[in-house]
Amino acid sequence: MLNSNRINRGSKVGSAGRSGRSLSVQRNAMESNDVIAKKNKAVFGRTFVINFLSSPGSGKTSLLESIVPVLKSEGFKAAVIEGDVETDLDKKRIDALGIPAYQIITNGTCHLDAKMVSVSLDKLDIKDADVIFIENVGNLVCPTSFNLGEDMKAVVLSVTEGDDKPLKYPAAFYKSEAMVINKTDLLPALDSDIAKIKENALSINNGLIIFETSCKKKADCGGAVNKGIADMVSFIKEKIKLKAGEFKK
Ligand SMILES: Nc1nc2c(ncn2[C@@H]2O[C@H](COP(=O)(O)OP(=O)(O)OP(=O)(O)O)[C@@H](O)[C@H]2O)c(=O)[nH]1
Ligand SMILES: [Mg+2]
Repeated sequence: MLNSNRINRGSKVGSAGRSGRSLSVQRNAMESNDVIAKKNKAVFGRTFVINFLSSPGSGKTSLLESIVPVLKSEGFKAAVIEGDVETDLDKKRIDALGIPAYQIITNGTCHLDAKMVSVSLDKLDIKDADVIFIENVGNLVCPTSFNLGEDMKAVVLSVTEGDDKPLKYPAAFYKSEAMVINKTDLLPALDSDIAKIKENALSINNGLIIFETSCKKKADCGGAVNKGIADMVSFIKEKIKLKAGEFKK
């Protein structure tokens, strides 16, 4: 079983082989990231902000395509910050939902940082937003180290990735408040065990709130179309309410 002492829970800097100078440069970079993250948080104000982490292709954009129309139909205003190494393909998918979106292209960097988000906030219309979704770069490692000023992180794991992933990439699960197990419509075709995914994830973070979803839209998957989306929408609405309430205090 995993030795939880090995999870880097505090400062994300450090590797035994690095020189002292390299370590201190990295520590300074993380500290200035945290300063900018704090400013981002102030800019977010009453708006609830959720940062989605996952490996590439687990379904982050698909989840947004499922969640946002429901929120919109209930009068909630959403905006999206997209992070990708290349292309604005995901932004185009969000544009089709008719909400403000900004694409950060990192040019090779494997994660978003607070500065990138701060630049996007100058360009994105978030004035009336109840919720901002940040879709981080598809990577289960690097994005865990960078605070962006968000209210919470949520890790998305698709069932095709295997039930051992929480153990192999613990930081993403340790630092997230919620886990979304996506592509559940594919379970009948896989050896992946959803109970094992949950057990492994909870062994890393026993407070994780877990959602089981399918974003599959075609009605050929035994009634699993858009499964779990209503639960996620309720959760987000509750978070929007809490954040707005906290902000008034
Ligand atoms: N069967 C099935 N396919 C899904 C589901 N969710 C997403 N997909 C498919 O998985 C592929 C990747 O989905 P995306 O939403 O682009 O994944 P992503 O996490 O945003 O990917 P990156 O932004 O590249 O990291 C697409 O072909 C989706 O149609 C699901 O619940 N079930
Ligand atoms: Mg995407």
